[in-house]
Amino acid sequence: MLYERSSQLFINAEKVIPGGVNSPVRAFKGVGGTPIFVKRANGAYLYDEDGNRLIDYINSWGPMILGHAYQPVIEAITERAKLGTSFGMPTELETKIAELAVSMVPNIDKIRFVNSGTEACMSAIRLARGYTNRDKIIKFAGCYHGHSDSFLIQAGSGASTFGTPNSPGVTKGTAQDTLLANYNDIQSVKELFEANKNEIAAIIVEPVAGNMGCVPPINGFLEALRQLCDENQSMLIFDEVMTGFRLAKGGVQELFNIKADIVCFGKVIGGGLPVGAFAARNEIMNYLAPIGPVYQAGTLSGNPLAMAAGLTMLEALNNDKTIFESLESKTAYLEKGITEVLSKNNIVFTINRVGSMISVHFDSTPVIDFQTAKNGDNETFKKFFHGLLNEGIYIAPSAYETWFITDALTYEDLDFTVNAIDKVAKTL
Ligand code: HOZ
Repeated sequence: MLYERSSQLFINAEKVIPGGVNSPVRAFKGVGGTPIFVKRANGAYLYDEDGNRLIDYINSWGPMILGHAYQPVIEAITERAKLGTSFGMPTELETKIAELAVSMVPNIDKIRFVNSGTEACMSAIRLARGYTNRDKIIKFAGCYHGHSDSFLIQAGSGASTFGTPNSPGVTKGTAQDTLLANYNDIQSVKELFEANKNEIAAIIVEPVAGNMGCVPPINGFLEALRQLCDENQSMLIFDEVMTGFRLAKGGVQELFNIKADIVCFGKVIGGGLPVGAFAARNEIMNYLAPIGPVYQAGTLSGNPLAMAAGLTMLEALNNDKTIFESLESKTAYLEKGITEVLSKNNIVFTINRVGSMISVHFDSTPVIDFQTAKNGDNETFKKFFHGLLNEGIYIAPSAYETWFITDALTYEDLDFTVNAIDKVAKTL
């Protein structure tokens, strides 16, 4: 496939945008080459500026769970835009989406909408700190909770792709309040609680990690976090930016029947428009301004176009009784196909999957945390990525990212993908 126009557009972009992109993971630095510029997308397919069609396995990093240009969302945005695009005043739409989200997700009474997953997580820890009157938080190496200062410490996603999991610009003062544990290693969490008695406001965790590839929690890990939080009067924050409204209607809380104190959302909740949210029980959410002392605000928060898109998406997921089974079946089919062809071609690999989140790691040992995720053979990943691109298949341009499956994919698309992987595997 030719990418001449994309390459030229990237040269133009680099002159006026740092690295030519508005978010680092888009830049192909983890795999080499230059990014593909998208012209349009529909269903499971991207169409680029060179006229190539690509089967999309990222889906805007998660939001397009029902496919690109999903008609009900497009219609909702179009109709809503005619009424004005931003007021900085309340609209009925905000209450409608809040009511629906609260009805879908367990253990929450109220939800506050923001503009991104970053904002949601940043606000959630401020709320947890204010509520508990404690400063320290525990995060896990390889988890990524957006790019606010407290989280850019051993962060996954683009931060790992570029080898900068700790970013310059984060002050020592901020960094010292973020304590680091190992994913799936409850002993590392216990030690932090013991060394910081009555100082830990919260644990924040991706309950199914998706920013070091897909890394599921091992049996008992989330339950043990819950128990430690209860014993230490700390809060358990689930960052469900990736998993919320994707793995189940009620996210991981529903899937694994674990109760979080605060839940953060992004991606699917916005139906493809910039939306994040955080939610909790009344007594916690009432600690927020304007009724409580913890301040949080935003001119474009609850923006009517974003709320219209999000509401339409949540309604679609809520009304479709088989959507999560369908996503599970399609992704399991893909997993089986990939496993067969990589095994047949004697490739050393591990696949991790929960529902419609899946990742292929080029290493034989189980990938259970940041260290084991880093063991993967990146040179093989790069060849795999470019081989698939050449076959018209777009996966995340980094070994540290999850593939997000859309229900718009047909079984023919999945068969085509598996055949392409078989072909590419012979070149690895
Ligand atoms: N949060 C997304 C998955 N890691 C990536 C989005 C981005 O950083 O551009």
